[in-house]
Amino acid sequence: MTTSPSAEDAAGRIARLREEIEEHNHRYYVLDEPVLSDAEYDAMLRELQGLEREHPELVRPDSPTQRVGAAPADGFGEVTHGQPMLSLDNAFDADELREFDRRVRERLGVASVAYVGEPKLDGLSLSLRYEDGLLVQAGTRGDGRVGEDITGNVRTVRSVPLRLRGERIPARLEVRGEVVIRRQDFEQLNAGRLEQGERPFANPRNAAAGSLRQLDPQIAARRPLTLFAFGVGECSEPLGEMHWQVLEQLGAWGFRVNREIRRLDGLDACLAYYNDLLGRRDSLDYEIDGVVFKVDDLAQRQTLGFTARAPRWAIASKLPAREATTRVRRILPSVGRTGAITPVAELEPVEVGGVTVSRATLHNLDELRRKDVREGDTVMVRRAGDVIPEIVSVNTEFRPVGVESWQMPERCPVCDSEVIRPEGEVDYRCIGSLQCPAQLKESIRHFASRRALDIEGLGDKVAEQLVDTGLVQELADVFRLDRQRLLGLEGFAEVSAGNLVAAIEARRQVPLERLLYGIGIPGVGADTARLLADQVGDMDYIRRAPAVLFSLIPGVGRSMGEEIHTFFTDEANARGVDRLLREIELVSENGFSPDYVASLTAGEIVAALGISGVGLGPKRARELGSKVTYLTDLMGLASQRLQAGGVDVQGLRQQLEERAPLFEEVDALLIEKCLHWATDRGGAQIRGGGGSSSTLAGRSFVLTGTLESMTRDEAKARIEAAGGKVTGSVSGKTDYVVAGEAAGSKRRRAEELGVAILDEAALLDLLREAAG
Ligand code: 9MJ
Repeated sequence: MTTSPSAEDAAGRIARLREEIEEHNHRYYVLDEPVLSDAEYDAMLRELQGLEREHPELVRPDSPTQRVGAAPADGFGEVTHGQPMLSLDNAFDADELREFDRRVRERLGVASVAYVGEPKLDGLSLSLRYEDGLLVQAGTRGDGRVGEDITGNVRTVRSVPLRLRGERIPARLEVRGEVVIRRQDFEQLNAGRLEQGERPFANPRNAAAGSLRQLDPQIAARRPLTLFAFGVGECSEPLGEMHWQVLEQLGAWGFRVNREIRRLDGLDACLAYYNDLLGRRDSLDYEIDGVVFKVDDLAQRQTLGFTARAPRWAIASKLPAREATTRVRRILPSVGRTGAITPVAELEPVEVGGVTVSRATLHNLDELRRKDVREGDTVMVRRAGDVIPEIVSVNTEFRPVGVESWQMPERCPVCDSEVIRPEGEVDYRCIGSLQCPAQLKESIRHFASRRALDIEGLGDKVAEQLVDTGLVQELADVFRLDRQRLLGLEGFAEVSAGNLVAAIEARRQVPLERLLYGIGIPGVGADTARLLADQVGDMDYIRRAPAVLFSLIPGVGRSMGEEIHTFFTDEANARGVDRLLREIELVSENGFSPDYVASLTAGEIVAALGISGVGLGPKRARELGSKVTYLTDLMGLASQRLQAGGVDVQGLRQQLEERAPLFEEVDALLIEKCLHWATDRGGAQIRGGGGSSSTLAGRSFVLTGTLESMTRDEAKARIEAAGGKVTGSVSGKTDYVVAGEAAGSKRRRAEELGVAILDEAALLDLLREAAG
């Protein structure tokens, strides 16, 4: 039994865990130098959560557990900034920057000024209030004087110190900074949303600002937000003579300060810095919309003072806009690989940030309606990074009279199939599947793409020709192409036709993960395909596996599991896959990985199936998982034992009950998996979800209550025949208590001790496994 540590021990352990976790947060989220694995970090956080649950009096607002997201609010309160949050005047070209420098020098009466140059991040500006080093409030800029109180959301941002590190901590301090989502994080965030069938965010700025404006901090907690500190507002003590020193001090207190920030001596250095950043704009990790120049000397700043809205000591040099105004010629429905119909605006060509843009995506019908884009409209288009340009807004002043809003066609513009909107989805879809030439073309292109089969020479144009000429009517047809047929296509000669045929032949042997990605299961990207290949590994089994199997794979989850299952049970898909499999040979299959599933503990399964917030961290889950064979057994585990491990028993029981039917399905699956290995894989050593061995050798059983299909003596004989032993009383050494009808005190004793309880069916399964 775990003994509960005394409050004194707990306080010490809690303090050490907090320090270690925050140290890790700082290394990971501020310094970009992680040292711990995710699992180690998670284990520490879980341990801390457990201890704090046992000792609620020891919970502090700066504990890392307090980041995870407080309860939703009804609305935001107000914060009054100690010092106003200023906006910046803009310089739109080099001349305006020169003019700014001239004014500054004149007012100061000096020949040259030292500046600090900072990338101007495009996110949401915040002010964080610290009292004696503790974060007490965080607010948006608002009107500069009063903003919205978003403390609950900001606490979830890991790069925001909940308590300042180091020394010289002032009694009162306002830190100013910008919250952004970094480019890489943004791409991951959107990829995840797409996989979950959610609408992607238009750009990192909207995603960051939107996340912090959510009333439910749990949402912000899941978004990869980063704070870059760039200055201070009110401060009870002076922090130095130069802005540069202030930034260094912020770094020492544990804030992330942009590494691109430079001290610049005079105007020429500023211009060079601007050009350098402009040239590297796309390779920066975050979106910037300008470069800020600030007078470094704080005494000089005092002399310069403010205009009505902005300081005279700083200016934002804007980078060339990534937005431009143009007109929508037409709106066309574009049919994608999965049949989703996207309205696309055909534009009068316009230059945006150095690239000519003539099409912009409107994402979906809801988005189009929200922005109310119509043909003939004057619109603002935006291009950010490498993504497809999009329409930001419409200037309705210039709307031609009598233009109706755009309608989604009722039939596919390409194949004339019906267009439907599946329940709960944002996209309308053509139901034509691969009968629809548009979907077929996109599918072939995807099938041949680099991360799928990687067929060189089979790109957009060739895919289009193959479909238009009828040479390819399904994916399997790609493998039936020969030189003669290709020669009949425009642009193909002996050599190019021979090359393409050779490239296709070379791919007749294909790794499972590439095939799984290539066949285009909705929502299954290359990473998911790899997980499926690694963790399940057998195409036959993937095709007939119940959806719930996929849920057991971390990173796949339930809704995607459903999608995969639906895809393979669709008759047309099944036939297409059959024909494809006849053409190819799957290589390097690792078999239906018994090691993987056997390594899953019941606790991990619980985590995979979405039981959350009950304190079942990996370490605890492993421990728990070793106590039970089947998920439903979790219900029987003793409360005391769970509580001692920091598990919220009520919460766990409730969630288990809600998911009872699902768990029964999983339990059935565990049995099926065992049978599958036993029959298909030559009877490998099989362990259930709880890690129990398939053979009963050395396992001790206690029988209690009345069994239906056999007497207790028969059961005893069968267990012993399988290598187990049967004893009369339940102890910590007992592996299983078999509880029949009207089981009484022994069952209760098993519950108290956390011994796995089997019903008759589970016993029969175990015996069958052992016999297999
Ligand atoms: C941004 N957005 O990155 C300021 N900013 O300074 C930086 N904004 C600023 N400085 C004074 N780096 C007012 C705003």
